[in-house]
Amino acid sequence: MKRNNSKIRNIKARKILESRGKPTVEVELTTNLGKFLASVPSGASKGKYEAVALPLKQAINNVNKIIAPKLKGKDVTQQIKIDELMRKLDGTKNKSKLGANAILGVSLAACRAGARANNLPLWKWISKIAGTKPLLPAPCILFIEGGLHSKGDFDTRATVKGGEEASASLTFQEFMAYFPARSFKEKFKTAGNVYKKLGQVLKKRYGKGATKLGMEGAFTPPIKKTKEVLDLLVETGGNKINIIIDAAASTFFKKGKYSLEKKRLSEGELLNFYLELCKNYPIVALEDPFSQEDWQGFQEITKKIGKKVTIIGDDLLVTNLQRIKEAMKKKACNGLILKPNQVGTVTETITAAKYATKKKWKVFVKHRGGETKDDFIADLAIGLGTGFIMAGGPTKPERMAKYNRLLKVEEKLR
Ligand code: 2PG
Ligand code: MG
Repeated sequence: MKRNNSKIRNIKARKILESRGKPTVEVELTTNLGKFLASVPSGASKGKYEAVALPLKQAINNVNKIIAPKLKGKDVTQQIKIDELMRKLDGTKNKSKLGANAILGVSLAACRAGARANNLPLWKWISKIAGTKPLLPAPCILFIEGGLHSKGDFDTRATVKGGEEASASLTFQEFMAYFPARSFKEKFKTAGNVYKKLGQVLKKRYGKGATKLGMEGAFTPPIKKTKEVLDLLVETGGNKINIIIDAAASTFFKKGKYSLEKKRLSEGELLNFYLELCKNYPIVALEDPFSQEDWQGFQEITKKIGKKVTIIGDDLLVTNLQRIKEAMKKKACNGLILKPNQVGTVTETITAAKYATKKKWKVFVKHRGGETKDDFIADLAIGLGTGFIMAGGPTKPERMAKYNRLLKVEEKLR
């Protein structure tokens, strides 16, 4: 490797639009080997403790005026050093000075340039930085969307600051599933067939409008009951289905109670509801079953069914090592959602994943509500060998970009 080829010559940020038509950051990083692009997704049901995404103009300005001059001449193969430098430059705990969206864009682009300088595919480079064993993940495909994700307008009210109520009739945000098979391709194909079948059944039973797609490419039928959705999934998915629910409970926690299917439930009542669901349906994991502040709810459900059902923290953990450690100490969950933009750098994302894996937690790499066609998370899931990826329904270009990347990598590996 020629040293010169790994030097940063230029970094530039610009505005692009994500899948909801909202502005987001794209970073273009230049080395002697070319231009490397990366773009940053954005959340709709954001966790309260996520690293701060600054308004677009400010984030772009911070890349162009503050980060770029400091990083010029630096070596892209030194990912940890680059991320560390940006963290120091920011100096805050939650990246509120430079913006997690500004920092992550540069971090991702640098990682791509680093892979190229080493002449390695991105996933291999990530596994090298992390010291992990690469593995194709199981696709946890999204079939039905409810909660904030099923609202047609996807407006800014969808950002949850803790307590706003979802207007949709179906309370839980996401119904996902994966199917066992030998290869990624076969897992994806099986899920795709079930998705198609589900679409046909929905149309027949609930009318044409029932196959309208939500924010992340899954169906948003006019169903109010969780159990009705689960019955449909079992009916169309067969006995090999493994269901994962993202309740996104912070979105329906209001004034100390959970608003579920027109009822106001206490934490204990919601717990009982989950216990009954898990007893009667092939549910393998529950993401954010309680609100991001409700440590007790998480602790109780983990104690009750954690051995059988993975209890995953998303808003609860926000890919943040301190919160992951706290959750481990409290035995609040045993699964981690891994979203690079919740924390702001590739290095911190890797650290979070490795820590969780070491403690025998399951790790799920996940997209955001507002996505771009950037497929970085596909390589991230392979490189870290997390075993699972959640990238939405098998439709819409910004979701398919991730699945297609996984299909291509697997084909090359064979
Ligand atoms: C979630 C995510 C992604 P958002 O809650 O897991 O589905 O939602 O990106 O909208 O915060
Ligand atoms: Mg979630």
